[in-house]
Amino acid sequence: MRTEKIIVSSLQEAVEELKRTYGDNAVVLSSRVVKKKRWSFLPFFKTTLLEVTVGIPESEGEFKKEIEERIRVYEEIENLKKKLTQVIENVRTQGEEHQGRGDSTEGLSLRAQRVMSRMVYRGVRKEIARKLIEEACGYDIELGKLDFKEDVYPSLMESFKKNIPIEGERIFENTPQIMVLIGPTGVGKTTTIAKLSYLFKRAGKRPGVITLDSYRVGAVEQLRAFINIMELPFRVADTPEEFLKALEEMDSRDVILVDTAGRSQHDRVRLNELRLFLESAQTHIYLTLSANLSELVMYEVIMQFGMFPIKGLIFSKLDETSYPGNVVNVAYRTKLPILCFTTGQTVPDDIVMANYEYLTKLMLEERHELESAGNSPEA
Ligand SMILES: Nc1nc2c(ncn2[C@@H]2O[C@H](COP(=O)(O)OP(=O)(O)OP(=O)(O)O)[C@@H](O)[C@H]2O)c(=O)[nH]1
Ligand SMILES: [Mg+2]
Repeated sequence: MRTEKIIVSSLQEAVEELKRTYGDNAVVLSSRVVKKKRWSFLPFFKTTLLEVTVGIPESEGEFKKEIEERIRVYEEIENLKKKLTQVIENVRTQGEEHQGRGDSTEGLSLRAQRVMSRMVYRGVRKEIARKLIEEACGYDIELGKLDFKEDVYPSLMESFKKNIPIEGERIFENTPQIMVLIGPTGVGKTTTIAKLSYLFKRAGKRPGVITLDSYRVGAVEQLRAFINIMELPFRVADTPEEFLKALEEMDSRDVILVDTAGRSQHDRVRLNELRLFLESAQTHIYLTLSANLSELVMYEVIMQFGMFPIKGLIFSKLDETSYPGNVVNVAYRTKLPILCFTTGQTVPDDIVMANYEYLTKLMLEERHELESAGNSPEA
């Protein structure tokens, strides 16, 4: 597919122009607002126009192939959405039960009951806490109750291993070539990109960073500063073509981390705009969720960002919540693997690649005891 740029005053005009000039198969790839002088005798009078990038298929066959591939991705996405709608429905109805008085600790040993209360106190839903604990337990004939198979900690960790997928440090071995962080505004994507770049470098990989966020003043400079300190290559891309070019330039890097501008999950226009970038290359997309969001909002975000094939989750700002049980609920229900947690503003220190030890401690221990389970870059 070849691309061309046209300047128009509205998207509607672009679509009409496209049909007229190139026929039915041409598509709008991206658009951006530009300021242009309209009358040369009024040099300071600029008007706002749209620069639209259009894709024109070279041949009928290529167009068909592209459409088929898009349909396949959309079908995959539709399936995830269906699954999530069901999950949201369940959470809503179970939310009411959750407040109810039903004795969900029935048949559990005293210590299992204590652990369950602790998990529920930290925000794990009763029914999920019960399932996780049941899987960590066996029937104790003497007690006549379900009790942990071994000590509490290893038993619970085994249950997490069975029920909550984690990617964590495995990413340093099976490194994807292009890793993109998407998510709502201000959740910590840019900061996390800087932290991850450091960890990739420390693991002996050669990372590079591209940002697609040139909208927000200071966003580029903030990231550039981090990346420069680490002496890593850094590019800014404003259009899908510039993105492809930057990817080509960084072809020799082991991993390319791509930062994107935050988007509200309700802003379909900007989400679609991002899709134009990400559909142009084979990317591994990670959704960043702030751990202090409510569980339902997390599902809503996953659902709306579900227009992208999400590979895994990053939970940021764990330091800002006292109820990390949300993280367990969401990972348990969606089965999307957790890549990492971020635990503060400091780059590169405040990040923990997800691991079962940390997850278990998150449920069982006090906040200050968690440090030992992390993988602080200083460790
Ligand atoms: N407490 C805490 N703050 C964090 C964490 N990660 C990032 N922040 C802060 O959150 C704010 C936003 O971080 P950014 O990395 O700019 O977030 P972003 O998702 O890139 O934001 P946009 O690009 O505007 O969507 C900054 O003040 C960060 O220092 C974290 O793990 N804990
Ligand atoms: Mg950012």
